[in-house]
Amino acid sequence: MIQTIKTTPYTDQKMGTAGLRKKSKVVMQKHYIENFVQSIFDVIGDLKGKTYVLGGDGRFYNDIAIQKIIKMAAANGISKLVIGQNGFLSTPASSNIILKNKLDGGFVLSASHNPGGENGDFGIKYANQSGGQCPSSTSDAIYKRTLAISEFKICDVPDIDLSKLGKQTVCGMEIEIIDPVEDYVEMMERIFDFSAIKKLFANGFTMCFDAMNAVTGPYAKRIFEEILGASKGSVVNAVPLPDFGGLHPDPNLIYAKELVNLMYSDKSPDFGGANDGDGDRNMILGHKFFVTPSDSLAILTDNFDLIPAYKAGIFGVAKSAATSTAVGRVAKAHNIGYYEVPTGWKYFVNLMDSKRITFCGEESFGTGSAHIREKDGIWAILFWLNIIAVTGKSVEQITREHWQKYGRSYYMRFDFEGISTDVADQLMADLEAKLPSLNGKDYGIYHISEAAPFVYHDPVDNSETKNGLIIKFSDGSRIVYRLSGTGSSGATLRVYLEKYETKKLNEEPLEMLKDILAIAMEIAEVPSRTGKQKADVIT
Ligand code: VG1
Ligand code: CO
Repeated sequence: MIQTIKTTPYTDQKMGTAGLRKKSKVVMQKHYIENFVQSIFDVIGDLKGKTYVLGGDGRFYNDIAIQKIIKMAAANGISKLVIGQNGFLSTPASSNIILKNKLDGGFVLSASHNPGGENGDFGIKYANQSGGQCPSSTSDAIYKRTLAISEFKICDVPDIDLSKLGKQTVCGMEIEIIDPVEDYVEMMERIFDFSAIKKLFANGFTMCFDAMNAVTGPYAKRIFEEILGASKGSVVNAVPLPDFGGLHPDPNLIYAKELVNLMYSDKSPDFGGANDGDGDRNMILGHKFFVTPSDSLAILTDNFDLIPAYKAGIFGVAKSAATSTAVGRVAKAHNIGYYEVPTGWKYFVNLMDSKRITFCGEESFGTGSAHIREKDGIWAILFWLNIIAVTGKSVEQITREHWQKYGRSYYMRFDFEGISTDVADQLMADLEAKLPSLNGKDYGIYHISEAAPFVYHDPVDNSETKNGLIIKFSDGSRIVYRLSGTGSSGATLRVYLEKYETKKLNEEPLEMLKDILAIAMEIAEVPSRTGKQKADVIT
């Protein structure tokens, strides 16, 4: 039954910020998935006795890829696969399953917040026994293997029925189909004060959660409506669809338009939240109010003692370098550890494993804690609901009081998409070369105090990672430049801007940042090099 099939390598299977991410049409090429998955198996080596979790966000090709992986896992001698019913598992839920059951790792089939469908994107994230995505040393070894692969193993059996819960055997390998929601709900019940949140809803609090037709619909329905008692219909776009119903499941002010319009209307619910395709990102909204992810991380950290699971104390907090420095001020006030890492959740894993941090977050709508090793969209929303339930304050009030206490980091991200890779690489290389000459320079009222590449030394494995270029000003303002590592075509330049204020707390972010934006555009010569006067996406 086991077949060994000859294949030829693809040269584009290098993992980016979060796994392999490609156009669906690319992934649909002959043996594309097979080559990549076999390369992972080859790098792992001895697969006897190993168990992995498998599932995805239900996007186009999820069903086909999952069958291939099951049959290949069996042929390669893996002992067992734990699979979400109908092939569904959110990224945070699968991390939980790895940790809870001490599995050897897992595969999440998702391109996360990228659009889905036949003309959209597909992806695979590979996690190891840490419950988080494998470190760069492993992904580098896997990439090397993809370039040399000449055959893969697969079992020649009919497709497996993934709808029936329970155990079955495929080609000598055990598979267990599980309810994708159950373990996750249990974990959330252990972390948060569900009875306080239940009371909040019982007293008439209203919310809207937009699952964006992606994987979190069933999780959100169960938790917010069925268990916590939010009124029926509080969860919208709740059925995962292969093309996300045409939505781009990226929970931000641009792509989660339906929710944003609702929250900015006079009759909005009290709370609005959204998640991305695979359920690891979150957006938080109040009535006519948006909380930036950087502020959200700072606010959650400041309120750790309101949450049952964190009451006893937290180790520390980390953020990606591109994220605003708001959480740094909170860490200082609470006298806890504070770390700045490169973009990508895998850089938080060692810090969590070594108990250096409890919370972490990224400006890209990612927040999480050491309960798992991925960011967690529903966790962030429950955290906010828990704070609201205990304090009785609104999203806006909580945020404004935070600014009063700590000052406000005005923050925005500008994405220049669809640039040719050569132009983008040259722009970054030239900018990096120019950085030393920028030190000490003045741009109007802004004085550059430091201009350097961001280099991270991992305190646990001593690895060194370079990611992005940072310009710091003497008033605490910052510009961060980096190229995206999750796109499926061309290059995206991300420019992150921040300005710290202690007095002017109620201004328009764009107004506050417009001078720094002009400086950022000028220094990197963005218009002349990319032909773009304006960013394509602003968040
Ligand atoms: C983006 C975000 C980064 C995030 C990554 C994966 O990466 O900026 O913060 O960790 O997506 O998120 P990049 O390299 O395109 O900037 V997900 O929800 O797509 O797994
Ligand atoms: Co995601």
